[in-house]
Amino acid sequence: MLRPQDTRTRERKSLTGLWRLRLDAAGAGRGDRWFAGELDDAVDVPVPASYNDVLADAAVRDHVGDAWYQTTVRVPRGWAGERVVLRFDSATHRAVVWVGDTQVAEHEGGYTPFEADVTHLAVPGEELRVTAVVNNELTFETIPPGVVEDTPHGRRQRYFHDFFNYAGLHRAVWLYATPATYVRDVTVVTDLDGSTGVVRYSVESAGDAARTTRVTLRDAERRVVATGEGEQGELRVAGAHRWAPGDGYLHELDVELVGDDGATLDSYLQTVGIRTVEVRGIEFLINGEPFRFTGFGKHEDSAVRGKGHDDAFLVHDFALLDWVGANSFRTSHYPYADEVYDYADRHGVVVIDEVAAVGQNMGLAGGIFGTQGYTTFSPETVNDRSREVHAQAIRELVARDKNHPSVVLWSIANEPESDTDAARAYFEPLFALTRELDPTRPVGFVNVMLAPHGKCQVSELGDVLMLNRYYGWYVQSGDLVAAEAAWREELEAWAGDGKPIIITEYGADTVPGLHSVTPTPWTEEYQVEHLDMNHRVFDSVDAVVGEQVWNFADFQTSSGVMRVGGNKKGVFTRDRQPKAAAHALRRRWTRTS
Ligand code: GCB
Repeated sequence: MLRPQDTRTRERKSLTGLWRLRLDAAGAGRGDRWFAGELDDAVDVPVPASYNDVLADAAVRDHVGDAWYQTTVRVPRGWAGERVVLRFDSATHRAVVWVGDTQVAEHEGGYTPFEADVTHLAVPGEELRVTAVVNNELTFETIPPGVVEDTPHGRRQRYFHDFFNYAGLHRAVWLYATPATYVRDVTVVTDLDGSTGVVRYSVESAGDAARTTRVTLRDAERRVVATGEGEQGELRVAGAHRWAPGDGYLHELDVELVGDDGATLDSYLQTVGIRTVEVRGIEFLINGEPFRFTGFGKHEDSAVRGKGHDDAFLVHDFALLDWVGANSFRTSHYPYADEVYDYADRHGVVVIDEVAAVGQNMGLAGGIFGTQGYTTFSPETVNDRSREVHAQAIRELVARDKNHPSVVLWSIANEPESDTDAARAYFEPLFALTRELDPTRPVGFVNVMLAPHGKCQVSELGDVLMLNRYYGWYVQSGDLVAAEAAWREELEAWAGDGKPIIITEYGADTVPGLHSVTPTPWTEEYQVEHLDMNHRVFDSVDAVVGEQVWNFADFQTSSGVMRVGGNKKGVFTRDRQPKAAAHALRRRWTRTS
């Protein structure tokens, strides 16, 4: 499924703006056919945004169940004879969509796009009524998992991950037109042969018209550097300017379908960053050179918008990554908006791309130790059906992000239970699937402290080791001397596995403005000392090729006695002001020697 574009043959119309919203806690709307007319008792809400925080109402914030969205869009006059498609960049966590009274789409999973061919319903110049029922319930058979509990006070959503269950239309919605014969998918894989860049492409097209596929590769200065014909092929670029960390140099592949009369039937533009990724021994190589990750686990999270994509925060967050000297981030704990990867591509920022499998661990309660009262893997909890949903989420992630040069590593889960036979049996096929879908990128998962070296049964399936560790925070709290010794001992054991290690989380909750001269958790000084302690450990272990602090910024969580206005492990506050740790990291990550 390709992104909507404006090209010589394609046009798109954004449906962002104010939509009508009606919550349906009782679940009456589907039976009562709310899609069949204008929504009654609806209020205005912005798209993209989570609905939870935009209205000052606890019932909206804590809503469990269906939320009905509606808007109208006028089909552009000029689209007669075109193929018309309605696309949602995401709907969290699932949706059913109607155009007029006709159901056109249904999708499971809150962080990947879906679309419907609505040509038969779209009359150029006329309006379409678009209704989407977006449901936010999490069960053991969803990614991420959760449990809806019936209580005397109503239904309550419980979940096992440490970020707020924001819901709604978080990303753009599009109506777009392509010709009836069109490019359906493009895959590019790049390689290097000495200083020659190699671009292998493959194009899928659909439609009735006779056609040949033609591709033209241009460099960033718009010079043609290679051309090809046929649905698959290899292009070679002598002396190619590579994509590299810090140098987001992009080529552009113009994919054209050409009719028998020589006219262009369809044209799609695919950006291409020529680079290689490889794991060799304990090294993580980009373009054959050892790469060391610096940066953060992030969240799509900001005040009022919740998880709604926002271009101002997009640009600002990348500006802060640059300021602090970060060269990478992980899309913890779900695939982010397409715009984020485009921006990372263009700015040479490296991405670890994670599927929304977080919370599959009943030994953890919202990121911290504590038992949830369930067995993680069982027929009643995370089961075969969950794994199929998980597999589908991986398929959609790879299909969406396969062409981004910034994406160098797939993360197929965050902190699942991984020290049991059941975990091993669950994950083995998912690793195999990811490698089959994309043999060009390494695959890993993020290991939790509950499954340390020697106990974890899943780590050996990965190409890299990704470790989240909270020595000096959740264990040895406040005792950085003991924390350092314990952490070094564990890390040295992992180093013996001979794989590159990326520390994907380490950090301490910190209240901005709280200070102390002695090591006191929650103070700005403690966050700095805690990071320093970690860095001493990392710098003494050769296999460590990356450090990503938890978290880039403070973020919202569910309510609980361990969270004060959310998770405060941000190096920046939720409104992106630096804590002392941001300055300390900047000194470490921007020093030149
Ligand atoms: C973790 C989780 C992350 C939490 C974090 C914490 O291990 O991966 O989602 O937010 O710990 O702060 O507890």
